[in-house]
Amino acid sequence: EIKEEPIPQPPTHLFGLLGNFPDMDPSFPVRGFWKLTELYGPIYKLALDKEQVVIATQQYMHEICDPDRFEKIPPRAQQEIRALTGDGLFTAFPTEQNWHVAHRMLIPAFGPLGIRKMFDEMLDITSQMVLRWDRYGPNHRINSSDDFTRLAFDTIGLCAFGYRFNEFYTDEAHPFAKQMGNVLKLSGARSSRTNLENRLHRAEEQERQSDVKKMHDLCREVVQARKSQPPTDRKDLLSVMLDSVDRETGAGLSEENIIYQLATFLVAGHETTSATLSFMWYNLLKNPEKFQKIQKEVDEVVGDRVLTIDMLSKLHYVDACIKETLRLSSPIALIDKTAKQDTYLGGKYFIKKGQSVKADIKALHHDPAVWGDNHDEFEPERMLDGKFQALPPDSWKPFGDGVRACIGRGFAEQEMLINTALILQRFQPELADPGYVLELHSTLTIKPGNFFMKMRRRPGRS
Ligand code: MNH
Repeated sequence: EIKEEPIPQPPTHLFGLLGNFPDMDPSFPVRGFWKLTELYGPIYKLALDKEQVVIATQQYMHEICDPDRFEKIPPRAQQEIRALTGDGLFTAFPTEQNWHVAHRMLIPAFGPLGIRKMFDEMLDITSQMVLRWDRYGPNHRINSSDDFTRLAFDTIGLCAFGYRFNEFYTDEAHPFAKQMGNVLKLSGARSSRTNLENRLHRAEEQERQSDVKKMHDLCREVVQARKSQPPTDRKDLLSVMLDSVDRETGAGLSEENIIYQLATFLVAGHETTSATLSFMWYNLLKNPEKFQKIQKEVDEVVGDRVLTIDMLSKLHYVDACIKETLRLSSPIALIDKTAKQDTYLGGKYFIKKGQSVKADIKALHHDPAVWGDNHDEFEPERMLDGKFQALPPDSWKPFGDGVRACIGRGFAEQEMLINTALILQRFQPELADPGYVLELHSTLTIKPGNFFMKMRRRPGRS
């Protein structure tokens, strides 16, 4: 027997004509959701271009992560990015055949064995970063977001498709990186406007399409260069996509789709990883006792030896710092799910088939029922040992959920472990501005703004 209740809704504006649009902040859309969650959570609905339900606790998250009741359908903001990434993994609709084919093909390549093979190339890029930082000397203000973005970009290019963007050899970012920033920004703007309004922004749209074309051209060059090469035994994500067929359908991936996948890896993988690294250093430098613990672990496991892959699995505290950073400072702010059938949340709130429900990840990651009273604190210890495994289901979701969860998680985790170990091995990092107060910037992800560090070489470390 269900006793239905209405989902709470903040008052709409101008007699309902403007819905809840005035509650949103177009320059930082997530901030609007954060504020409304505080006032109206843990479940509420908004009148935006459609009706939008938002949830904010582990209890509701667990319900919308039930694959029988909900699925991912790319929300508006992701649909706009399809100009660049088409039916690539991240922006594909669940009904698109290429998602299923590419998913089955790429799961092993992104799995533990596939990632292991990328160790040397990940180390190569991180070594370039560390060398550059060393040459800057201890007084140089390092723009963390910029350099971690270079790192993530170069790492994907090299490991996934054997291409060197060489971001650490130039002062200016590679044109591809700039084009991507532009496309993401303009796509975000499009997603917060009506179709009619978008038709009025013609020049902007031409600029976006022209950047997209340049990026596709570069991806096509990479694919064609590989195709025209004599066969080698290099196995990377590109060779998997070019050379294999789907075991279920026998289908291969078209060149068009492979180009979408290359763009997808860069879009989905570079800002997320770089934002996480910046946030982690912010958290560590603001919590000196945690910093001492992570430094001690790297000293014990790695010391002044050359980092090897077998050391990575012993870096438990580094791993916990990454996980806790992803909890406290998740670069992805919202996860979107759509009801596959009429259903109820909490046994009383009616959700119609096709209704989209957004999870406020920040609120989820602060749910006191899961994280306790000190949910605001950076406490890597809660991610150690068996504690992480014992968390309630769907309480920690920085990588999304289910079949549409991040396929690059192992890739990102290995890259971040290597990078953090090498930084700690050589440097004593400091805040460039000791009084720095966290500033947030928002694009596709959330990341620290104007966050500068200084790197002093540790005594005795070469
Ligand atoms: Mn990643 C999907 C977070 C690194 C490639 N990623 C997702 C989603 C989240 C996410 C959240 C689900 C989005 C949604 O539900 O709409 N990703 C991260 C984070 C990091 C990250 C927090 C780093 C930290 N991701 C990476 C890297 C790559 C990558 C690195 C590639 C090399 N991610 C993907 C792809 C998808 C995805 C591809 C889409 C998977 C699918 O839907 O099949």
